[in-house]
Amino acid sequence: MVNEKLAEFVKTSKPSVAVVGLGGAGCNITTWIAEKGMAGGKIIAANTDVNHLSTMSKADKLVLLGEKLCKGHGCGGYPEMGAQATKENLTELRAELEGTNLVFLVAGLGGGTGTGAIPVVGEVTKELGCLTIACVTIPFKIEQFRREKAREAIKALAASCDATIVIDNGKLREVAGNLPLKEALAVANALIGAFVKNITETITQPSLINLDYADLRAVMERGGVSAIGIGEGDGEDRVAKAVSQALAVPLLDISDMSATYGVLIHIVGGEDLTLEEVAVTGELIMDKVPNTKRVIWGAKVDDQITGRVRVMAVLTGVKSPFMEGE
Ligand SMILES: Nc1nc2c(ncn2[C@@H]2O[C@H](COP(=O)(O)OP(=O)(O)OP(=O)(O)O)[C@@H](O)[C@H]2O)c(=O)[nH]1
Ligand SMILES: [Mg+2]
Repeated sequence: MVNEKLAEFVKTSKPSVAVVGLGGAGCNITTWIAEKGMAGGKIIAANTDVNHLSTMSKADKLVLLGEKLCKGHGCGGYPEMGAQATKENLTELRAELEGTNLVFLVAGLGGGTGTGAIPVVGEVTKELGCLTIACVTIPFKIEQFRREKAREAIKALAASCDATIVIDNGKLREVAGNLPLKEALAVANALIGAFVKNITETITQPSLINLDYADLRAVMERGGVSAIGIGEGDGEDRVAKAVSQALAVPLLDISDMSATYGVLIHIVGGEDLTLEEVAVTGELIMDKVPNTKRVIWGAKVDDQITGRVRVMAVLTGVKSPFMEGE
């Protein structure tokens, strides 16, 4: 009887997760996630551009934003139009997100739809009490005007989202070996997609080390502007190597690493990944980010990558030259 009650409680207490892709880039990222398959989360793709949206067949729900205002043609780079368009669909979006504990809002900043929509949807998720994590990319340095729009959007997000994970396309391209633009964008999609999928699965599915929703909340709630770093390692000390690499080159420039508020580490390894290996990461992080108030980590086994480990580190509450106007 007690066991039955426990089983029922496990079922009802499982956090519910939604991923909302906004605009062209946001929707492309949700497609990456849907194609890989994500256990434990709902995928919503929303765009003002009906042609692009109609190719998002793998999402659980499609929302055509601002049908009256945009007539299915997109926002042509105007965020005010993106915000206005999204307001047409607030009732529908609220109904989709009601009862959700954790929401990822995903967009490529710099255009009209994603940039305008993301703070508006953030207001809805805030009202609903969801832990809201925005995951956004910012345009290349040569796109100064678009970068300025992105900065304004991130400032607006601070009012509604708990944490905004910012990936600088320029930095990503550097780290990925100066890839051609299209390939660099695909790398960004895979990176954000993998982050969202990994976090969702470690809090909703049994993993080697589970991330608990309350822990995630403790690091991300009012986390502010956050950077992400990635690392890989093999051989002896592979976890240490991967963690060091992830913390060494974040995908958003940070002015002062030691001022970082919280750190979330996620480790993926093959069947040979051991608990002991993962347990050493705590000390390692404290060495690199000494004033951090909170550190949490989760780990999962993926039988596709035997011998190697992959690490993603999220640094919350960072100060970035980008946000200070560069
Ligand atoms: N990561 C990533 N970025 C992209 C992708 N496509 C475009 N971007 C970048 O994201 C920014 C916004 O582009 P879109 O997402 O296409 O714009 P939108 O939100 O649909 O806005 P409008 O088309 O103006 O309505 C641009 O600066 C692009 O360089 C993509 O597939 N992945
Ligand atoms: Mg578009």
